[in-house]
Amino acid sequence: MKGSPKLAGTVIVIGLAAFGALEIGRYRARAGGLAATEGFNGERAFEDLRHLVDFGPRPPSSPAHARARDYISRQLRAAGVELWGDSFVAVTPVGPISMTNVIGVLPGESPRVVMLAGHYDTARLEGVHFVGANDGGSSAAFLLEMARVLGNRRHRFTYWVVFFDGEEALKQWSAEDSLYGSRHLADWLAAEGTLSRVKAMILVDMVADRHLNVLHELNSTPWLEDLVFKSARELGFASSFRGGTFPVEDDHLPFLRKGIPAADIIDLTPFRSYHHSAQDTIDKCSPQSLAVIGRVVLATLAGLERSS
Ligand code: 1BN
Ligand code: ZN
Repeated sequence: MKGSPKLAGTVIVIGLAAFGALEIGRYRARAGGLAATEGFNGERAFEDLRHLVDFGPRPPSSPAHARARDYISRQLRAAGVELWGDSFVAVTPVGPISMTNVIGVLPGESPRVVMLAGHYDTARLEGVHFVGANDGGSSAAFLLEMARVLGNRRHRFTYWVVFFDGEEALKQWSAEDSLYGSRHLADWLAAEGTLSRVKAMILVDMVADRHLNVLHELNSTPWLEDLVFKSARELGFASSFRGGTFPVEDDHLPFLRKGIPAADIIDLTPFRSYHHSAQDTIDKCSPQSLAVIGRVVLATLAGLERSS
C-alpha cells in the first residue's frame, strides 16, 4: 500500500517540530540548571577565609575561637540569615569544655531540610601554631558564602547552614574524642523530633587546597555521593574529584547512624604534608577551589530539588 506524500510530509513536519520542542526544552533545562550553579563568589569566600585564619589557632574555648564564632554570626546576620546557637558542655580528655554549634536557617517553600555543614574549630596541637586554613577555615568560609547565595534566592527546601564546633580531637582522635558538635546536634535534633525533617546532609571539609582533589568517601550514602560526583562531571570538574577512595570519620557519621543520607566532600590527598601542621596556611589555598565546590554543591542542591 502506498502512503500519501502529503500525509508523510505532515508527519515529518510534526516530527521535526516535536524534536525541536524537545531540544529547546533540553536546552532550557540545561541553561536553567547551569544558572542554578552560578552566584557563588570564590573571592568573597576567600576573604572570609583570610579573616578566620587571621584570628589564629581556634581550638574550642580559646579567645580566637570565640572571635571566629562572632565573625561567623555577624556575617550570617549581615546576610539576613536567622541564627540558632546550640551550646553544650563537652566531656573531653582534657576536662569539660563549652562548645557551640552555629546554625543559619534559610526557610524554603517546604519544611523539609537539607543541611549544609562543616566545622569551624581547629585542632589543638601541642606546641604547633596551627591556623587550619584548609582544615577548619575552608569549610566555615565556604558555608558563609553559601548562606549569602541561598539567602538571595527562592528554594524548595529549607536549608540549614551548620558550623560544627569540636570536630577535632582534644587529645587523640577516637570515637569519644572527636565529632563533639555533630554528635550533640544529631542527638538534640532526634530528641526534640526535628531530625525527621532532614532529607539529606552535605558536609564539606578541607575544600580550599589550590590543587583540589576531592576523594570518593566510602562512609557517604552512595546515591548522594553519586549525585555530587555526577554534578562535578557535568560541570567539567572531574579532574578535581580524583582523590582516591577512602572511608573518613567526619561530622556526617552521627547523622548517618541516625538514618540521614549524607555525603562528605573532602580532599585528604592522603595525607598532605601540611595536614595538622603549622604549614596549613592560606598560601596553600585558592578562591578557585572554593568556587569549584560552590558550583558542585549548588548543582547537587538543584538535583535534589528536581528529584523531590
Ligand atoms: C578532617 C579534618 N578530619 C580531621 N580533620 C577527619 C579525619 C579523621 C581525617 C581521621 C583523617 C583521619
Ligand atoms: Zn583536622
